[in-house]
Amino acid sequence: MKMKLLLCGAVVFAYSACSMQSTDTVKSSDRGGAKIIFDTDMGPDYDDIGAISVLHALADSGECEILATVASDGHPSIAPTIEVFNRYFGRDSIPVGEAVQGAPDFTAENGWNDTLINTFAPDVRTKDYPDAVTVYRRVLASQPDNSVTIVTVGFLSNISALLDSQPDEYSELNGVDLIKAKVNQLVAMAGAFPEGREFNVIKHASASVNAIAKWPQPILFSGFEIGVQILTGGKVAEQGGDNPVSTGYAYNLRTYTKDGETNRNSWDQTAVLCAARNPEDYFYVNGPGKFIVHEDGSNAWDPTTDAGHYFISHKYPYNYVSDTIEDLMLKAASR
Ligand SMILES: [Ca+2]
Repeated sequence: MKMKLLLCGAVVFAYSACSMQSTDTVKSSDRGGAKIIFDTDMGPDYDDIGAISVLHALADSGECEILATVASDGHPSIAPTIEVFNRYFGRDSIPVGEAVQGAPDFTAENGWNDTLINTFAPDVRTKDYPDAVTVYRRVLASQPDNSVTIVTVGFLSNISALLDSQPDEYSELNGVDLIKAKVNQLVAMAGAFPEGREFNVIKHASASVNAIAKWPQPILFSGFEIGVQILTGGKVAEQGGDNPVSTGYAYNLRTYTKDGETNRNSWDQTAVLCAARNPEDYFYVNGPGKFIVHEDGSNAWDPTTDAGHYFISHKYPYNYVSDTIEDLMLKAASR
């Protein structure tokens, strides 16, 4: 069952990095370790396993700091699955948030979330988690100005609710002003370029429309057409071991699809990679332009309007990026 939807058309423009304007907030090479809030649906598809593993591997090498991890899917297994990974990587203290009310609420039919929870940390299932907006507001308020990168690899449900949030005990700023003060960019696995229909955007289309309309800082998009070409996970599954990374990939490669996959597409890992490292080391960065979301969740790209939006397109043979991501996943599975 392919959970991500197809892109229509092809990427037709790819400007060189030196032709761009105002991209300081998109480039991460001089940030010396991005401070990241990771917002994931952690299912139904399992590239989120790869993404949270890459995130922790990059934290291990000092390339990022993980400030918080929140669920954008309301299914009761999602926040606990996130905690399974934080605990495996020795970062139990990272805040975990559950999805806001109204977020999509479903996960994979093969039950991989429950399999990992039952195997590695059954006690997390009964924990109470604060909602994602509370986590966002508390964490953002405590950070230096213009210092936080948010990475979404699922629905924009929490981002939409955060933007609409009001002053509270953590900050006297409303959501838009809090983001404007504390966040330097959003990196989103979302959309298809130059147009199409993509799972993360259409599954909570109203949230996507609201989030994109109100977001006050730059956004870097990794679209469907990027991760679909980057295949990883086979080596991680083969490596084995008593860890949720290898176990998750081995279980899903056996049971998620019926067509005998030996690797999985790597949509979500690309967003993490581009948040922690310079995206131009792996991709062309196109823009600025404007990401247009229609009410039905379909999207298009307008290169004639500067809304502070950028998207990546392929620069290297696909294996170059696959090898980079798989190496990080293997490191994560070897701790
Ligand atoms: Ca995802």
